[in-house]
Amino acid sequence: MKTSLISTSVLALSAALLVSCTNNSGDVPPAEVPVPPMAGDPVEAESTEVAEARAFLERADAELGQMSKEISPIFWEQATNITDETNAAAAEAGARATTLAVSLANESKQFNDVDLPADLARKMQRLQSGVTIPAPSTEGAAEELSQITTGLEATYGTGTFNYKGEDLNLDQLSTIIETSRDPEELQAVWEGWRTVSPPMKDDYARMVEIANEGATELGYDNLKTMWLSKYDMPPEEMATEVDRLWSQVSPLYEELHCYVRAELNEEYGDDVQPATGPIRADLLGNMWSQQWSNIYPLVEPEGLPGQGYNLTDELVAADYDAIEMVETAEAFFVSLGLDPLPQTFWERSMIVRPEDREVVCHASAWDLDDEEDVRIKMCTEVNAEDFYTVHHELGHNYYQRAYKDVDYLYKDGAHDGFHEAIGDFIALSITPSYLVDIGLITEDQVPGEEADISLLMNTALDKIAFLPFAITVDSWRWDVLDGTTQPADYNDAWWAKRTQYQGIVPPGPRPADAFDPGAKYHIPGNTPYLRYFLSYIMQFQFHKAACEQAGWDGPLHRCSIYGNEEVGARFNAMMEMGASEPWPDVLETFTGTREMDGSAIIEYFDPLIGYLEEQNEGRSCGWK
Ligand code: X8Z
Ligand code: ZN
Repeated sequence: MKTSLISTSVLALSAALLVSCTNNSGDVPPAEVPVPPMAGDPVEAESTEVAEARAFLERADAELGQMSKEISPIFWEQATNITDETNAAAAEAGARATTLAVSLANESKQFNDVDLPADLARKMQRLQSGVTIPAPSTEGAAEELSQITTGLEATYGTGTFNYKGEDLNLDQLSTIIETSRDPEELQAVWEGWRTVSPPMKDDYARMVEIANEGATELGYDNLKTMWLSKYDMPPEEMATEVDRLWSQVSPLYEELHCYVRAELNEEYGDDVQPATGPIRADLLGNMWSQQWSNIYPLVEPEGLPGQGYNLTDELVAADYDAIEMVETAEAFFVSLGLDPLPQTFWERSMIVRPEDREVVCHASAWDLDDEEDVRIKMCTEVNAEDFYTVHHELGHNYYQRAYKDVDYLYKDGAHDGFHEAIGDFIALSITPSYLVDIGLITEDQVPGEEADISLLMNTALDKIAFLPFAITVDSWRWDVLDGTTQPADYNDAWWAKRTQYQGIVPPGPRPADAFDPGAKYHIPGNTPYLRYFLSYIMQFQFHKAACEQAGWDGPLHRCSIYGNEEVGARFNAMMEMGASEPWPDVLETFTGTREMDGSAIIEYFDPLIGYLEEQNEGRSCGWK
């Protein structure tokens, strides 16, 4: 079982925990009623109900923490060695964890009408909304659910497609999508990967049914509402927040879409990519059209100085291997004054794809003991994309370590978007001058100011193109979870959202049994996706705040906080809070603002916006 409170796996554990319910492991010590705080002033005695709530939460915290430690190694084993046995063990552990988490969540309802101090009320709320895929307490439900979720993940992780006589895995198929410029080949491979997911569809629909029963039992209308209840505000307000943030950034996306479509039309001609309407999904250099920087060479601004270097080429030329990429990312965190990773990280992480077994390659960061045993699991390749991804994953690990001293129920990001934003925020400091500092490029390779548009174009292809993709994934899933979209319409609804938000279409008609959402990890992996949208907004807020703290007064995209221990200390202070306070309070400690806000990302890309508008003059943009 994998999903959880936070990001993938490790967090998943917590999620699982929070998720389920009964069977406390025998070695959990009985909770004691804590002594109220002592101070000079007389302290008002706590009511019996409050004392009971406190005692219950102490027990819940201890049991969930204990369960997390028990099951983490079982999930790790399954994700790094997929076999029938490890799947069975993971399914069994997942059911146990879900059962415990759901049982505690149900038990906590007895305190719903008690007037609790803020800290206890917060923990109750986290307990009740913490399970990502909840099972109802009906006999056998947790087991059935866990079998399904484990099976979905394994089907995705082991998926292959036979292309030109060879069985290719997702990494190999992705490489073709990233590098080929042959539309027939792109279409074949794009469609090929999507043959892994039709077998998932019935299980997925059954999972939705059971998990919705679980959510209803916990007092939510459905699982969508439950997912949206984790943001310290009513779920409908959070949905409005998402719309507000999207409306701040969607005009920039529309300009980028218009420009890229014109360049692709020039490259491929009207028959492959018409000059108007949506873009063909397989032409964008990514299996899911979610980040587009692989087609930078096709859309590079003409007549302007280019970036001057290609990060992938530089990594290869400098003879980097996967380990050195991770060491380089670690060194960034250390330059901010944070501790190096423990030796066990290096001994226990899975950093490259093992050749002798099947693994879940989708990158994730784990925390197996809620203290020091942090690890990453990646099939790292030496290229720019994975250079950024190792920073992303270490961001999770550094966050986990920073909040290791808070109670178990608070061992989490301030919200899930924070967890996703930490490493990406650090990676925004991978500027040309930082690359000089670490010896990857030379001073004379640093592009001058005239190259800003090219640099920003490359970044926008990842950061701006991603925004509507992130909206699409959970907008589709929310409709599935609240019953708006029924199984018969899963695929059509997916493409309706993809076209509505991203302005893309499949390269050809989709087969009747297609289940294209299942070909994206986070659907079979049950990782909520709104977190990434929030992260892509907030990482620019973090970056802007950090650069201001550092006294930077140049353009945001040239700012690097590498080596700045003062910023590091403030940043670590935010991370140490974990989820112990409402996220606006946590955000305020680092950025001075209590709101998520798209204006920092707009400011970052400001010079590019003017360029795109100029280039798009006379074009009819949009795709409706
Ligand atoms: O899944 C991830 C991380 C692990 S939390 C590698 N990301 C999303 C994705 O790959 O779809 C990071 C960016 C978006
Ligand atoms: Zn992540």
